[in-house]
Amino acid sequence: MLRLHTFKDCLPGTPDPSGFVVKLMTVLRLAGVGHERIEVDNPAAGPKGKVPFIDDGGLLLGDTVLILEHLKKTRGVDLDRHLSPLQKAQSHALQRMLEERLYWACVYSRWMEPANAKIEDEIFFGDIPWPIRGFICRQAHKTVETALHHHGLGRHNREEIYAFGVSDIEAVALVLGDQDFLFGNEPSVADATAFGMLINIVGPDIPSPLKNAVVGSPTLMAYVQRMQVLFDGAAPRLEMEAA
Ligand SMILES: N[C@@H](CCC(=O)N[C@@H](CS)C(=O)NCC(=O)O)C(=O)O
Repeated sequence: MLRLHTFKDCLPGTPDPSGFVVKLMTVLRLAGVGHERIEVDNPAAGPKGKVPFIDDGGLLLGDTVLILEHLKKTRGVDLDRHLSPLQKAQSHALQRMLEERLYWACVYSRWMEPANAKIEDEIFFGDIPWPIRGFICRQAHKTVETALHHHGLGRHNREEIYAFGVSDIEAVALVLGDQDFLFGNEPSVADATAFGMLINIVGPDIPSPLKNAVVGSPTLMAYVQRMQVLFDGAAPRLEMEAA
């Protein structure tokens, strides 16, 4: 059975602290692909040093895009079957916006805001004894700060970063409009991606201007709730939480 490696289910309000993990869990659930969830402490265990990653009969694969390609080839999983070529291109553009910029604005809100960073420390490192915990937390903060700097977003000031993130959120709301899902009546991979990112912004008790932007949009709140119902309703087949 497919083994899905994720973070620990440790952040109330979201199925996983990673939007990428929630994206993949959503696709697996909607497509009815049985899997076992394995919770890891350290994403470095994965082939790309990140979560999610899968182990499919010994084949280790990282990155949601590559994993979805693999699922399409091996199991015929294709949530985008109903999309036209133009919609597929639009879905591609939307997903890269969500994953390559809004995601990083969310990372900033979690790790670079001192009050929120304390929540992250507790969630991820709360079971590490002092004084090692202090060292690990400082290292983690430094790593995230460096990653944000190399990405480029971290070179902007707080207001600019949130303005960029909020503009991404507003773009999703506009594309959605009065549809149930981003491309009509049926959910697609873009919805799994949007849900993963938005539930991680709005679900946990972590304040930020990004959260205010989602909460302030009835369209997006209804959408996230709609996706949440689908996610909860599509109970994973043979899924087991790792002890
Ligand atoms: N492009 C990757 C992104 C995955 C990703 O960024 N995962 C983050 C968690 S949200 C991670 O594992 N970060 C740990 C690290 O960079 O060390 C995908 O689509 O799976």
